[in-house]
Amino acid sequence: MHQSSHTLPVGKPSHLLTSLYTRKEAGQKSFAVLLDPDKVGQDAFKDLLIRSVENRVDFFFVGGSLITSYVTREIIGMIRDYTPIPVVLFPGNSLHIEPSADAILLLSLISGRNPDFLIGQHVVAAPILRQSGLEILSTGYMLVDSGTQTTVSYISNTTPLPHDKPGVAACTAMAGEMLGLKLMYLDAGSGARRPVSPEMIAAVRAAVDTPIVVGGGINSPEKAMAALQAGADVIVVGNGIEKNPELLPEIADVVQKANKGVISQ
Ligand code: 1GP
Repeated sequence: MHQSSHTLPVGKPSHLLTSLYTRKEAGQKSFAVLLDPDKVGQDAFKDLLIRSVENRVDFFFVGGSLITSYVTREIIGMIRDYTPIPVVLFPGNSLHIEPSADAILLLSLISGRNPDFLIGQHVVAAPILRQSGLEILSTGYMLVDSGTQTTVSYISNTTPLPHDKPGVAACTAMAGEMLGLKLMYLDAGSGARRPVSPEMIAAVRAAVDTPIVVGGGINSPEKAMAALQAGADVIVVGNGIEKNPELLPEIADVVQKANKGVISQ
């Protein structure tokens, strides 16, 4: 459960990060549902929250590259009212910091060469983050080409990693880990036509010891299964569930089967 922690000092224990590493060591997979504050509608949202608890969703990721309204706090409030599921901010920029969440993915966009998203936004955000009480999850964020330009690639003004170059992704992740990043996030972009390939996930898995988060275009149980089998520790699903709420239990089922060893990696 979320604890009111806005006044806690810098040395706050890293609960979620520790849990992600423990789960990774144990071969346990996690399921994160991405909530885009711009797309959340009231009634359907309450229903989604209740179903997320029933289906043992592990995390809510809240964010997007473009957020056009002040609803993030309200959304987190509703999550608190209906679920005990941890809330992780997935920010598009330093304007998207909301201290009522549990943690924030502090994304360094290591697939790109735009200094603003590698370190610039972080400098602006650092003093606010330090006061926020949010757990900081330092993340090597890798955008992967999905066939069409995604919002995040356009907004960040960066070129994504080529879809068919797992070796480049592996070296990028390796460098990110050497720089001290604690998680790697392979993202084909929201609504991507093709998700990150199993070959690329496997190459990154072989290259680093950090937990690996994979998202973008996972809109079927088969794609979820492929990502988990290739070595993803956390799969993130947003668009697919917005379009088809029945996908939530289907993906949850795949994650639970993987965790029971029904699906081998
Ligand atoms: C995008 O990884 C997330 O940044 C999730 O993507 O909305 O396509 O599931 P989808």
